[in-house]
Amino acid sequence: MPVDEKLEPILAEVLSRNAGEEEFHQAVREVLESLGRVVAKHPDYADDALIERICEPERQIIFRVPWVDDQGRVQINRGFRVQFNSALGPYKGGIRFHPSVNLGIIKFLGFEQIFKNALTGMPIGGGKGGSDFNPRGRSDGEIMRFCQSFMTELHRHLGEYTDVPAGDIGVGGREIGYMFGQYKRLTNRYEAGVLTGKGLVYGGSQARREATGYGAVYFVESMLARRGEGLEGRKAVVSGSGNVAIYTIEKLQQLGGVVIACSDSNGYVVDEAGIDLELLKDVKEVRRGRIADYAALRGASARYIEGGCVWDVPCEVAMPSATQNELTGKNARTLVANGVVVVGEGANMPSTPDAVRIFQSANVLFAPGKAANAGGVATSALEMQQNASRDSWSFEQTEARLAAIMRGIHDRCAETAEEYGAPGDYVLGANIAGFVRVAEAMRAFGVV
Ligand code: NDP
Ligand code: 2IT
Repeated sequence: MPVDEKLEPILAEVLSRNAGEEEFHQAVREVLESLGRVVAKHPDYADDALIERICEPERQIIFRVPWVDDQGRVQINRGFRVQFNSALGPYKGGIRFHPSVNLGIIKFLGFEQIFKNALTGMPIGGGKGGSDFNPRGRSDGEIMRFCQSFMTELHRHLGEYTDVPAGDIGVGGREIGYMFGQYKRLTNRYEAGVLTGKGLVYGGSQARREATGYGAVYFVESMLARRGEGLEGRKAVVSGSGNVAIYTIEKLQQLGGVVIACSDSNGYVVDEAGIDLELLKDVKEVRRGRIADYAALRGASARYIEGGCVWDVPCEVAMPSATQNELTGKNARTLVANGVVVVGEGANMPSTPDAVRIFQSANVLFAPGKAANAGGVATSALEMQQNASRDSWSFEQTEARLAAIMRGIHDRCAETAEEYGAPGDYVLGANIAGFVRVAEAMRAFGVV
């Protein structure tokens, strides 16, 4: 879809002002493509540079992170926090540790987070952070020292009413624990609501670990239900084998799906008997191993394909849950030829624009990440609620809230797409529904 001519100059300005930040350009272009229909219907949304303001982060922090490795050598990484938009609440979004991290990637993630968080209906703004630190192969001690140094700088920018980070690629419960410990020490405050994804004994929420994957599957279930279909007996492929992938697989299995493949950045495993989730959790969460280790331990039903592409495995349900742009136009054509019925993005922007077009024109149900993976941040907001009230809820109660929130997001996206003349277009529905909520709040505040 081309960008509406009224919005062309806004896109041109974003591209030139943020030169070289390809992922950020991609994310902004996709949202602006959807907003043409909004400004056609409600021209006042183009007033007072509202859209231009949404594309410009409120604040961007870049800092040095020095730390000492196990050999006593001083290492230097770069830390980022982009505080993108606080119209709906404190900045909220994860922290990513991966060698590919740069400002453009953090900005794309922060930008997506604004609309995602708005879609949840919870009082949270949008932000994202991270570092080009590579945790692979690092000892516990090195991870701890890195997290402490990272937080030593970042803590002055955070607060339960200001900015509330959580995990993302390379940042899970262990890293959140080290960062929370350092924040508490530096501030001399037990401010539980300053980070989410915490351990259950120190203010974490039940079901936060499971939330992103579970939520993505609930979203897919809702899309299928609208067509009178379900997940029972359907072959599924999930990319990645981290937090989102594991709990996507778990919920797919609970709902009767048969997950036959998953991956990491080195290759993929096909397990015709269905992925053995207990083994996968042991390999990934306990041993911090590779998907090749899973294949080696699993025996005859599993095959490991080094360097292969997981999207070559035929399936009806595809859930990309690794990283941005991992599913290309070529992969989408293969999936369509192999009979894919539904694609639900657990990761952020995993499908390239080409891939999205191919799915949509083949009438494949397509759920964009900013809607489908919103269960993680929504449950983070439930964690903040529990922290604020010094309460903790049961797993069942929390999961029920998550399921209701995901159904709500699904329905809001579907209804918005219909209202704007594009029934079934969840990309358009998510972008418009998220935008309108943020824009209304920003308008109420005047020019700030
Ligand atoms: P994890 O670090 O737990 O797992 C990441 C997985 O993706 C690993 O299997 C990793 O393989 C693979 N991966 C990462 N980078 C690449 C790459 N460049 N190429 C190929 N594979 C890669 O992260 P999460 O599961 O938390 O995050 C996965 C995705 O979900 C991300 O897009 C994240 O932004 C998104 N997300 C996460 C949420 C959360 O609550 N955690 C919430 C919403 C979205 P390897 O080990 O080989 O690197
Ligand atoms: O991309 C995401 O939504 C996340 N990494 C989770 C953010 C959060 O604050 O829970």
